[in-house]
Amino acid sequence: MNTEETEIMMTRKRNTILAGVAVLAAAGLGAGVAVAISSPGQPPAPAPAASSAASASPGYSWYQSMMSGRYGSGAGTPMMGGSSFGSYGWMMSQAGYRWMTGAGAPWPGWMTSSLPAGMMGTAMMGGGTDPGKVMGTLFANAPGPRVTAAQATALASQAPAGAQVAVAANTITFTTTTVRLAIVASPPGGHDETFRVAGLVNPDIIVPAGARVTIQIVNADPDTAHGLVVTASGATASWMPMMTARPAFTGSALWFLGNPTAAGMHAGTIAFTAATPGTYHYLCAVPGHAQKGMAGTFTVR
Ligand SMILES: [Cu+2]
Repeated sequence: MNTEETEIMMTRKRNTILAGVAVLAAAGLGAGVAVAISSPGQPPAPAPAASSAASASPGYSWYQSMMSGRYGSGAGTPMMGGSSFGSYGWMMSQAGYRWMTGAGAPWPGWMTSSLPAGMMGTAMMGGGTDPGKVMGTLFANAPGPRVTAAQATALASQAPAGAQVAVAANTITFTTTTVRLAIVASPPGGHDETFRVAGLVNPDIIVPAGARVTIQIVNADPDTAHGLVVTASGATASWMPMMTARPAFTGSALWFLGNPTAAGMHAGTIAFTAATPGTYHYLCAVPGHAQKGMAGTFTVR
């Protein structure tokens, strides 16, 4: 293979990796947008002023510009090596956007069951690329609510209203039927790939059965995407919770948020009813993060 051919091959490989990430990432955007539209409650008090909820339209506009900025106008480029995913041109269409983002569902339908074979395949696994860093960069300018760094710091240390915070036991216990809290991903001054809640690192969170739970999630990591999913036990062992972790309750997933920018830190909100008693986990779904310890226990009793 001559140099030119090698360059072409390397470019193709890189594009394939990025395309795989982008599809996964687009789903995360959809989840965020859907949450913003459907969230019935207010953010946890005292919620910082955030920009208004993104509508589906700005989401699509942003998606289009992000994708064209990344991949140019290469209509017809095979995606993920699988013909079933059609072409780049189709991905850019409203139909492609809706398919990838679940058409406004709380999360993309394909993310809650088995993923189509080859959708991510080796794209996310190989090449030595850190998916969290790639996703964080791609989604840094995504629409949606933001908070300032100072607000994120305050949220990370603030004790939730009505909760009992036990520092030694590393637990936060709610006895109220309305549960509001903020969870900050990888804030400054702590270890990477951890959650901060009421000043605690990855605390056990305990809520009564039937509680209406509203969680504001902030990505305070300067260079890596993070998200939060409340899921059944066991998923923390997975390298790729996006593929293996199902939300335990309707609405209990925000797959990830992009990197902060000068506009602030991304702050998404999820709301769900903790209907069934049991022991669950909250974890970051970005590949590798839950395995590195970005997870905690979520108990409904
Ligand atoms: Cu993470």
